[in-house]
Amino acid sequence: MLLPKGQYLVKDFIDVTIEDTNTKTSNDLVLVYKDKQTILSHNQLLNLIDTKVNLDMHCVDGWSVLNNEFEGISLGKIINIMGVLNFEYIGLESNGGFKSFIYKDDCTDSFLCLKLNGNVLNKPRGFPIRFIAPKLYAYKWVKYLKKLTFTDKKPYGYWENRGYNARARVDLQERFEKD
Ligand SMILES: Nc1nc2c(c(=O)[nH]1)N[C@H]1C(S)=C(S)[C@@H](COP(=O)(O)O)O[C@H]1N2
Ligand SMILES: [Mo]
Repeated sequence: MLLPKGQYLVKDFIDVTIEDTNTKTSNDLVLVYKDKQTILSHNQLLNLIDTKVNLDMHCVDGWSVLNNEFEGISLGKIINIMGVLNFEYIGLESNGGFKSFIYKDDCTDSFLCLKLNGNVLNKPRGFPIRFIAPKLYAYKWVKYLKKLTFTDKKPYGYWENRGYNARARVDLQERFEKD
């Protein structure tokens, strides 16, 4: 078993959630591109699943949890549904207001996770939807995903605004902005 540089193995996910998750809202996902807004229900999303992959998750603080099966909807499919043509970034926002973003270059293997190890995502892991960017540190894997925005303007990111790397590629150890 090979861990990326600077990472150590943990047996299970360590819950990292900085925002309040008790606010009750719908499980809908809001997609925004320019002046267009599309809303998809959780049932609609479950019917769009096209991706199933075993992945390792690496927290930028150093812990890694290996080989869990994530299932969901490829970003390519979402882009088709939305008719997205041009964008530089995807802004990610959770139900409770946690924010991150990814660069267009990092979106080819990204997806919206709805199931983990064969079951609908549970609350601690981010039900109803968790964003997954396989090659990026876990602060890009936004739980409780509520809103996704395709944009040319660099979005706000909670950790990115606190010195963490805007790109966050694990293989390049992009942990902090100077890396
Ligand atoms: N909504 C939300 N998503 C989040 C976070 C968060 O605080 N809020 N923390 C991130 C960080 S820093 C990590 S390491 C992982 C932890 O995932 P886990 O709680 O499933 O172990 O979630 C990421 N996604
Ligand atoms: Mo993290």
